[in-house]
Amino acid sequence: MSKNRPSKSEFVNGIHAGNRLILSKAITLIESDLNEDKAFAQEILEEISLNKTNSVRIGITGAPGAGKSTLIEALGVYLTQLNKKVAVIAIDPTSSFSKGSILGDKTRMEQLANSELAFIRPSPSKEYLGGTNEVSKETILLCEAAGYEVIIVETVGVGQSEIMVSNLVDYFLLLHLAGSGDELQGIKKGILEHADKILVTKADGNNIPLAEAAKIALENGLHYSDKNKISVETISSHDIDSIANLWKNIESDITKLKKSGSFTQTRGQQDIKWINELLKRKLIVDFFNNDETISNINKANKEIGEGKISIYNAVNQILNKRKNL
Ligand SMILES: Nc1nc2c(ncn2[C@@H]2O[C@H](COP(=O)(O)OP(=O)(O)OP(=O)(O)O)[C@@H](O)[C@H]2O)c(=O)[nH]1
Ligand SMILES: [Mg+2]
Repeated sequence: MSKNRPSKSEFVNGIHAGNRLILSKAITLIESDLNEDKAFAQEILEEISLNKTNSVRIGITGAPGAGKSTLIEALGVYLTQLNKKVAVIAIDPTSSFSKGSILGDKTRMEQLANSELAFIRPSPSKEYLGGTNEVSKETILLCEAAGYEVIIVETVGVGQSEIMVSNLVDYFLLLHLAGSGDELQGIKKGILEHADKILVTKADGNNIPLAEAAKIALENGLHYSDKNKISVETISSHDIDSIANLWKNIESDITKLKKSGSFTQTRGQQDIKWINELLKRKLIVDFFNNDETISNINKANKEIGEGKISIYNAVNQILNKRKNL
């Protein structure tokens, strides 16, 4: 770790003061693979006032090209004009291979990126335990501690990342580009369970009739149980009224969630899931970092090769030996 790393109190004070550079460095510590960094990040988190219920956490997902970044730019700029502080955390599944997409997003969110009230953070997607893109709840909590009131988490609607994101946000938007034929077929079933609203994007110019038709098709296609929960709207990120209207609707939905108590309830359930997730991660890391276990695995591997023991028995033996450690 670099010598000129800020001290714990510099981190804590910097985050509370809304210093974006310090916030960024703290997120880097959280995302680090080094145990030393993770431990230091935990020390910082201990000192920070967490869980601000006056924040709104919004997840945005959709297929590549659906218009996520453009919408976030438009919504983000709109919100900063209302004097709200906006943090954008973008999970980029391509970033581990190339930086291209992140650079693309930066230019797409140029106006927002230049705002004093905005913080944009591309998160590298790590292949973590079977390919889930990792965004940490702590990243969101740190942004909130730094005074960000609207936290937007962007993820491309492929893989498991959107399910994970749905466990981190209060409100989940699914962006859908009008196609032809069966609109619902283009949406993965798993995502619908988590969506609060479907937005049919790019509803402007010649595309308006297609977008309106897609909206109706989606409304008709939604299962009865989904209909009570999910609303479908068309949107154009090029139209400020459309964006203002979207925010008005989100705010009104959030108010309803708060009144009914389900806002706090959902956050509580998410905390439990996060505790379980962290426990799992920690147990796995601890398990595989144990020298004796490593040597038992190597020994078992050899014995399996020699036909002395089955894989199933080997696993049981390794686990039993570990229990006795
Ligand atoms: N006409 C119109 N074009 C749009 C709108 N929103 C996005 N676009 C265009 O659609 C293309 C894709 O938009 P992006 O915002 O980059 O889409 P994305 O979902 O972030 O894409 P990935 O980051 O690649 O997953 C760009 O060329 C945008 O200019 C809109 O509301 N109207
Ligand atoms: Mg994008």
